[in-house]
Amino acid sequence: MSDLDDVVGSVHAVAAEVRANLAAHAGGEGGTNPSGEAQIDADVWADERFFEALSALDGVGEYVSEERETAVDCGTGYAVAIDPLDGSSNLASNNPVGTIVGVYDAELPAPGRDLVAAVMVLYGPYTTSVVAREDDEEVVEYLLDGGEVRRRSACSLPDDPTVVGIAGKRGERSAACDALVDELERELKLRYGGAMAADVRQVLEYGGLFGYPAVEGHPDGKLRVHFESAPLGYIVESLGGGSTDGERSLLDVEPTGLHDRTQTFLGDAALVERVEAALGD
Ligand code: P6P
Repeated sequence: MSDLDDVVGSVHAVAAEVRANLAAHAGGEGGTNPSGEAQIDADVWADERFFEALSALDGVGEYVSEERETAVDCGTGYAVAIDPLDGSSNLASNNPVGTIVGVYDAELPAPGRDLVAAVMVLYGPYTTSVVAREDDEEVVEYLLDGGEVRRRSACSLPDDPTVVGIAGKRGERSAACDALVDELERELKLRYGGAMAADVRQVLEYGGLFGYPAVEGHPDGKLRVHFESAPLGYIVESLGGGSTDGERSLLDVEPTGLHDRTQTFLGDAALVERVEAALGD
């Protein structure tokens, strides 16, 4: 087993435990995360479980979490950046949530070009995990069923886009972004559910575009580079799709802080080009 195998296997093992305990931890309050967002009990509990498992691996040298202010030194090896429970506010309404993991061969902060793997777990009607790795030409989806992990299929992006989900309210995005959203929502079906992992999985299945643009209150958008935008950009670009912050690939965004945010769009390459044409300076 390689270090990457150990990390992916550990994420899958904890994800099975998270799935089994989501209802038990859906209520209750946590504190406030480093991004200033209210935590629920499940955020803190999931982060603890992933930390215990991943920090114990010989191949993990740094644990960085959306739920923790600072990095935790675990010795030598990969830096693991994690959003333990992506979209956790969806739990109250019993809607899908996810876990997003970026595995970096660099100390953080670091750009997505330093990623060697990314994992997107989706706790939906059933639990799946999409894994992109530098040592595997295929992006593979697994079915996590209780303690079992079964390969479901190699992923691919559809040729023709079908869905679009762009966050924010009309009038709180830039005029250029609002105009682009109006255009795309006339061409594509709206799919936006409040958990990035679930919305990106829609794009992987049906083709299209997901985005969280700069909005009033979030001039750099809401999504975090290390835990959300870069790892999912890595997965989508590994499938031949595109990603952008409006001007460049999400993998080229150079964060200076662990919790840096970035405007985020990812999905069909031609649609990403339209985003850059519409929003680029
Ligand atoms: P909003 C979840 O909190 C998250 O970070 C992403 O998973 C999701 O895409 C986005 O924020 C939802 O944000 O402002 O639409 O609730």
